[in-house]
Amino acid sequence: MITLALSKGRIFDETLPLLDAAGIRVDPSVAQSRKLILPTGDPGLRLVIVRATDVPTYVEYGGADLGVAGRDVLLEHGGEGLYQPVDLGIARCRMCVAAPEGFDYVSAVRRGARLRIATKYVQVAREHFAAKGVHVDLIKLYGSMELAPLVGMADAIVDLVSTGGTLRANHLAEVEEIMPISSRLIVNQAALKTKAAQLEPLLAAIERAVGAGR
Ligand code: PRT
Ligand code: MG
Repeated sequence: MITLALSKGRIFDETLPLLDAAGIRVDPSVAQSRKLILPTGDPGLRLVIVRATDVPTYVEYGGADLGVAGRDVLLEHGGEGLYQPVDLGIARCRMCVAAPEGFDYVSAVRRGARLRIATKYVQVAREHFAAKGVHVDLIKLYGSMELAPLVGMADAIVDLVSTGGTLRANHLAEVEEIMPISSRLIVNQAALKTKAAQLEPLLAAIERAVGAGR
């Protein structure tokens, strides 16, 4: 049995068509169920539903043989013990620095100001500002980063942006793009050897489905 870890929401919704193109049917109504282990049309493949940030942990420790995780999640997790064969090109967005409309980020950076940055992505933020030589105090949050500058807790945030609607609704503006983000297939390195006979054809079928969609 092969176990694939997915998170509910956009990753589940965008992975289903890829599985379908790879010949694996998943009844989309299972998304509404509260079950955490879901069957697929392939009796040798089941899905487990976990939090997006937990997908690399399940795959690293063998709770799942493979999974789908955002580049953002993988960068924070570290990626030890994970083979990352294919960028699925799904759940696309970008990692950005955003600040209140009217905040002159460029000149604050030029002046060498010390900035307070609120984010869920402390690893990515630390590396980004260190590479630019910007001094920052990082404030770790687990959600609703947009609020931090509005209540005077931070000068700027590092967050994911897709439509930009959330920033606009909170009078924030993107001031710098850090990197494009999409989701990748991740595979447990030990399973790659012990379950090669089942995993290799599945990986090949998913890679073909991704290639066909490009
Ligand atoms: O939401 P929850 O707390 O349950 O978990 P999660 O946020 O970890 O999961 P989920 O499903 O929201 O995100 C899973 C993955 O989708 C992330 O790891 C990203 O790789 C990817 N992704 C793609 C996004 C977005 N687009 C996105 N827009 N993840 C989050 N957002 C959020 C963003 O943080 C911001 O709050 O949406 C808001 C901005 O959206 P716009 O469209 O208003 O710009
Ligand atoms: Mg979310």
